[in-house]
Amino acid sequence: MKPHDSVPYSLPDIDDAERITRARSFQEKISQRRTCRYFSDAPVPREIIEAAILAGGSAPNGANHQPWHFAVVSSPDKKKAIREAAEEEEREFYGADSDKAKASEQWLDALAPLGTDEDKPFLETAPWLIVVFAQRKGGIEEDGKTQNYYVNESVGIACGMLISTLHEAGLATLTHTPSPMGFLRDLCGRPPEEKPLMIIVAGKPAEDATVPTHALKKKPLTQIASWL
Ligand code: IYR
Repeated sequence: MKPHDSVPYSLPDIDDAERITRARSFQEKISQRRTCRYFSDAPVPREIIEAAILAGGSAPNGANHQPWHFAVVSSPDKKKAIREAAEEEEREFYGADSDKAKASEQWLDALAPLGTDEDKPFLETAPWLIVVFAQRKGGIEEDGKTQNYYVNESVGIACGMLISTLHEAGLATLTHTPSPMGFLRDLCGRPPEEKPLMIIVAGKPAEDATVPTHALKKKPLTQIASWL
């Protein structure tokens, strides 16, 4: 390896039995996460959102450029504006106002077991919307020019860690991806080199919240892994 500045790195010295216990315990917890579409309007402390964003911001990423920005929306007016713009796109996607949906029949068929449609009340009900932006350029200094690398991969991992933290904190989440979502850049006042990637909706689940049974079907290990 070429010479570079470095500091020591170590992890707690536990035995393998303890490692297995911890891995299984975390797996059990994180496997309880569900995508929730019914939120309570009960307030949620900002500290939880801050901790989750800091967890996401520690994700592995290309050249440590940390190519992400999280625009956190809680103002009722801003949430309303996001809902209205998102629903306008979704009406076209689902073909709500015409007989020609933008989405293919195949895509709509795939979504049928989830019961999604153009109504997105959760964008106003939930206390927090975290609008995630991917920075195509900027580097660690965010100069708007330096090339970033593996941007989608990096921001995707960050979102996973952020969502895991919110789940650990006992909050429900929903990754919402209105399509197209360029309007989020304007609504959040972000620069042109940033691409909106998703909205992470966070809050307490509504008392009568449900999840589609389809979402409970998880592929077994034998299907999702091969050992070479
Ligand atoms: N953006 C739409 C459609 C949608 C697409 C996929 I793939 C999903 O897993 C869920 C929804 C919507 O939010 O309704």
